[in-house]
Amino acid sequence: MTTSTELKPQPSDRFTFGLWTVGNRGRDPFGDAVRPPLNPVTTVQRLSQLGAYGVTLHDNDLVPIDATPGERDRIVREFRQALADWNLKVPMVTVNLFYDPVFKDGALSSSVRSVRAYAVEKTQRAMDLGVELGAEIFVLWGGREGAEMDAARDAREGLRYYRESLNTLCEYIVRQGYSLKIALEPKPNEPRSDIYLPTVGSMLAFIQTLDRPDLVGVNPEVAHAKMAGLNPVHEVAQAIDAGKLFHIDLNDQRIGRFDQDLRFGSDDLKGTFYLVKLLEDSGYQGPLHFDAHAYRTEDPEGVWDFAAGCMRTYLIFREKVRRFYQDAEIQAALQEWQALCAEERPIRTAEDRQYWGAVGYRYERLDQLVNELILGLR
Ligand code: GCO
Ligand code: MN
Ligand code: MN
Repeated sequence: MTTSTELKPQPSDRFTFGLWTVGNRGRDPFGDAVRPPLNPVTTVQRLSQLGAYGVTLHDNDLVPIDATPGERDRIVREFRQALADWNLKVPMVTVNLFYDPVFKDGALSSSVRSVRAYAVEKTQRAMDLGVELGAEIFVLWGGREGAEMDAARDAREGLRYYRESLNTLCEYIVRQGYSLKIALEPKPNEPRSDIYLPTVGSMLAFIQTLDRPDLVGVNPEVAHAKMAGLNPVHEVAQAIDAGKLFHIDLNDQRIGRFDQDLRFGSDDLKGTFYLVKLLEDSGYQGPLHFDAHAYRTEDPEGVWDFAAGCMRTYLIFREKVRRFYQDAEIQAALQEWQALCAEERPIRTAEDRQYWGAVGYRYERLDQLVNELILGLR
């Protein structure tokens, strides 16, 4: 049995939550808020008490879009005090380029010069805020960078503007001497019918066309990969392979649904196990960021059940990964498979080909063993 202290989150586990995640009020397209607003200072306190490492935010999760400079400074000062009091970090900051009606046809990729310029400038202010809070990662999720129809803006034009805006932002980072890296977050749709650069693969190809590809990586999200009908584990693996996993959004999602942002591991236990295994095997050292929210059924206390659940599930699976490597039967099955892979039997004759065609990989046995491990029977 795993002792409960091993499953108690510690700051060294690097768990982080967005202000907008635990602060989600349960609004959906068909229904109003069910929970009162959550104060950022209270969020810092509660997350710290639960053992989280940090908190993340969009500019406007903390500072209202119309705040005066004086209000902004007061809010940031109080927030920084809370961070210091509760020893919580802000490893990542992002910008809200989707909520205000001004962004209805895009922000960094908008065809409207004034909107594009405003989006770049708003992002720069959010970068300033991030640096002030100690962030080293800047996430960009282009929820409005897309279209419902293609008769006006050609998608190539959208990509060109997106690229120009990102080049300007990288230049800003360099000019300011910021040690900030950008992590682009792909999503196939919602709120737009189609969002440009819908997958990790498309983002990686696009990054190579930027002036400073070294400053830009990806922030894959489990739910977004599933919305695209993809395997999130393979999406994240490709990001790691490219040296571009700068950040990650952990949550869950049922395939084929609207963006659900469910509690980590709440839908797909097996997929979650393999994701944790991949992150642990790869030695990923970045924040483990939960971008999810509590069910709409929850009251304010239920939100903390949700947050604790995300972290506990990660720790349970981390322990399961350890057992995967200690389990004699699983390891023996793996060794047999490795021996098969290494077998010296070049394919020169029809007989050799038949041999390799007839050989059994024994994946049924191995998969069942892993299922039993996940189910708690090993
Ligand atoms: C979504 C997105 C957002 C972004 C966040 C960061 O649910 O579609 O994941 O939550 O991650 O806005 O910009
Ligand atoms: Mn996200
Ligand atoms: Mn999402």
